[in-house]
Amino acid sequence: MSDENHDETTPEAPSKPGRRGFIAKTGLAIGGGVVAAQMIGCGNESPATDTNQAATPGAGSDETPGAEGEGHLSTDVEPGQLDDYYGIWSGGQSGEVRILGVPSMRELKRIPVFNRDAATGWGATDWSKELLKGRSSGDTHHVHLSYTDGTYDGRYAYVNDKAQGRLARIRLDLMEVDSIVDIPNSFGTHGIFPQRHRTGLVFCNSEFRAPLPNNGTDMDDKTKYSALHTAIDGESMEVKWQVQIEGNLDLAAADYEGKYSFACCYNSEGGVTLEEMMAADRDYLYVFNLENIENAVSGGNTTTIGDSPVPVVDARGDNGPFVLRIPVPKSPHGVNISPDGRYAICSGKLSPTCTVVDIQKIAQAFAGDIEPRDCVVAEPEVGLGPLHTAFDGRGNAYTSIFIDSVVTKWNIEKAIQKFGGQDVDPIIQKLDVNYQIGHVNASMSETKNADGKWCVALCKFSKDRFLPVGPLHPENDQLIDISGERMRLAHDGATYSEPHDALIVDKSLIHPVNVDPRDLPRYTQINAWAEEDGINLMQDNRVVRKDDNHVRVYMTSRAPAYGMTEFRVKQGDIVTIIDTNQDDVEDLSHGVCVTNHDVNFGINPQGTQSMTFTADKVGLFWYYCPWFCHALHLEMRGRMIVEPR
Ligand code: CUK
Ligand code: CUA
Repeated sequence: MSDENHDETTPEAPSKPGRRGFIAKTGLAIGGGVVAAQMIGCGNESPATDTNQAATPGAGSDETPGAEGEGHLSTDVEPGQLDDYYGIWSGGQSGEVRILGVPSMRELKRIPVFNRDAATGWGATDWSKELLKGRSSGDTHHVHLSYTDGTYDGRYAYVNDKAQGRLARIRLDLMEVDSIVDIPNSFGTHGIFPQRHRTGLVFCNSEFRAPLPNNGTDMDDKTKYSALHTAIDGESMEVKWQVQIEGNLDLAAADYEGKYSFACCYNSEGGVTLEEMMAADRDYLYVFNLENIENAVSGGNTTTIGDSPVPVVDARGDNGPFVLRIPVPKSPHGVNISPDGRYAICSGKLSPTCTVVDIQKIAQAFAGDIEPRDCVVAEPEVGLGPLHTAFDGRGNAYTSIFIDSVVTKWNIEKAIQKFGGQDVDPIIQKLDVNYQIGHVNASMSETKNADGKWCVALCKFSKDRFLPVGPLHPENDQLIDISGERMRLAHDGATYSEPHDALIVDKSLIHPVNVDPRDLPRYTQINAWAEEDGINLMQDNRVVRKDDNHVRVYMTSRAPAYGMTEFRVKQGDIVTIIDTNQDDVEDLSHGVCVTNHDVNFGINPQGTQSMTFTADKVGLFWYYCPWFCHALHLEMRGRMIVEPR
């Protein structure tokens, strides 16, 4: 690798401010006062412990370039060669999901989810608009894939919308959204996680507490505020049940056996101001007992909230049978399960530790045989501001450390031995990352087949790492080679704001198709129209007037021409264009752009899409194909003639 990379990971002499020192100080300046560097990035309720901690000299800089046992994988993917992994990135406030190739870090695709996308027409085509219910923004933090037997089954990806309390599902063969569900009474849906033994429930945590039902009563009585842990069927996308609970729920996890789901809970004080949220020095890892919850649901031992019919188990104040509260240091954020299924590891943004919970002890704690805290088997010191943990499948953990801007590699068994009183050091290495890391994840880390090759550090600040592009900088998603004993920074990856989390998935587990299947949800409507109008979508080109104001325009596309090169409507008509791409050639997309009407959508090979608009201006308007499909692509066009009424 280049010397530049080595420079970046070389320990800095205390006398030299360097880039990292600059960042720590900047963080303090932005945070200001009581609220320190933690506030500038991940976690919106992070308070200060000791502002001096943020500038701890030499924190984490024990990296020795070229040390024995350093990883040696190459990020080079020659032209024409394919990557080994799919990278599946959330897109943060862009509302989308992105697909990258790993290790090249080439961006392969953007999947619009909660956002409006002009290229594909997502958010403008009839069906996507219906799915989004007219909304055009969202905030995707956590993307996870469906599982079977502890590893990815290649069927679905699930992604949260923190902004509007939704869960979306992406079909992985198509890499397009096929379902979006609104989660009742949930505000700030943040952590999500699917079950891992089979495609079962997807757990969703609501981060923001509110008086429930949120109908104007009890708004000033914060003792009435609560949050929800929601279970959605990953197959039918039905909301199955919710657990009502007092604390703010952050990240989510599921075990490998289908017994438990997990949520980090901060603000167990139930405060609504920063000071109130910081009063206690402990918070909790919540463990949900799925069998007990489902028994309560099937036995009708539930309530409902407001207009929602979803059964709700009220577990406020309960310590079993539904929820076990394991005390952990203040303000835990991330929780991750080790690939052997044995440990749940959570980290508190305000404590320099990770808490290791032995999942096998949880049953005893639910039975009351041991105290909840007795499930904790280790609490190694990993650095300032630990957030998330990834795994290499060789017994090591990699924790992202926000304030120190490092990834800490540590050994789980040694941490347990140390907690038991033995004189061992579980910390293996701290690697500088640039800068202020949020999530960390490793190849196949969230499956039983974690392979310990690549790790990605999603850094919130890139500062000076790329060509300047104005005040809004890219993020820096750094690729780290973890194949050796020592981590090695391998690549700086600029990304547009702001992926929160990413998965690195073995490419053999995902099986994309080349043409649109015809069994997608949007065909329910499209096929009904075609049947009503006697249309064969694959070959007919016809204008069907439905009434005085409604017109359906059925067209086909085959490179380099539309099946219909002229149609007439009347001013004020509501026009639905239904276009079918007859081509079945790999990579041959067409589209329809109606000039001066804000109409623009794409159609995959063998697919049909529809979009509806009002022809409100009299005149001649060309429509054309915006996707470069043929040498005569520019000639692929037609005339919409809007006649006066
Ligand atoms: S995250 Cu969503 S606020 Cu650590 Cu997964 Cu930062
Ligand atoms: Cu079809 Cu360009």
